[in-house]
Amino acid sequence: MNLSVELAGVILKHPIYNASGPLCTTPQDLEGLANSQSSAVLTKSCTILPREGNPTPRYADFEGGSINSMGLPNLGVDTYLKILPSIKVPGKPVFVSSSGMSFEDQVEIVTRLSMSAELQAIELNLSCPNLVGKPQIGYDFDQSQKLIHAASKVCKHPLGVKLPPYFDFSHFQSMADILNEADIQYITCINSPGNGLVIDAETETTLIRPKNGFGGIGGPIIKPFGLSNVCKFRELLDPGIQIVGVGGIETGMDVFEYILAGADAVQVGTAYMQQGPEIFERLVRELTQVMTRKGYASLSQFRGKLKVA
Ligand code: RRO
Repeated sequence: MNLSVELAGVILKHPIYNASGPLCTTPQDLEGLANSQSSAVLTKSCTILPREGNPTPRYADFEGGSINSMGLPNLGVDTYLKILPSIKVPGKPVFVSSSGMSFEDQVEIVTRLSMSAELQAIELNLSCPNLVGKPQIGYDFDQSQKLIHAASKVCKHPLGVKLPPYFDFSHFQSMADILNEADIQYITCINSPGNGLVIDAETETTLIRPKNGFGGIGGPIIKPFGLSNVCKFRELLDPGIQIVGVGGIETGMDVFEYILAGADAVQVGTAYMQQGPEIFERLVRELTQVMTRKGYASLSQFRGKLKVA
């Protein structure tokens, strides 16, 4: 069974690694990933300066998923650059997510990351839903175009773009037109659909505190939108732009579905948060079992081959 995949010119042993967000902020988190069966290590989105993030409670599980309003807590780009050598494992690429607080910050972070040879790709986050007073850039097509262009000009590593979910075909087309003109290697979709609200009816209280309880939604409840975004972008993007799928993956069968919809690789967020680094071994085993049962020997035999009923 061959599960290997080339993503942005980098070889992954298999297509499953962590999403930026849960358990990838501290050196301990990143070591946990380095020592796990995750096929890559992706950091929490970093800003120029360290950030505490939003007040707690800012993450909660609920039936069907999770809600978060972390507010970009991270150690700052320079600390990540220092940590990177210590989380290096042979055969396991390290990716860094960047999420500056302004246009200029984003370009500066990509510039600093580009000076390091300790990372293999940069994931430019256009879609944090939880910053008070800051709209998601991914929903502003003009700003997205300008930022992707500016970041790609200074970027010396393969560049990926983390997108928010889109729900209208005209929006998919607008973003795809921008991406097809850009110098990027892959997209990652989807970030948490923003500004959901989950309520504890017993206590008549929101589950989280920031933004009056509004937050990004993760977990199985968002999988249909992760799949639709992967599938639609695969249809609209030039074949040279790869797609990393994320949203609600809990089993090897979920991974199979994302690849069938057109994903080159996948990330795991909420389920990794809930189950820890052991989850990657189970997901690889389950994907292998699904492929064996269906008679597939490699991912390319079914990638993007979704049939319409
Ligand atoms: O830190 C967060 O609140 C956060 C980020 Br940067 C993101 O991109 N997506 C998300 O659900 N939470």
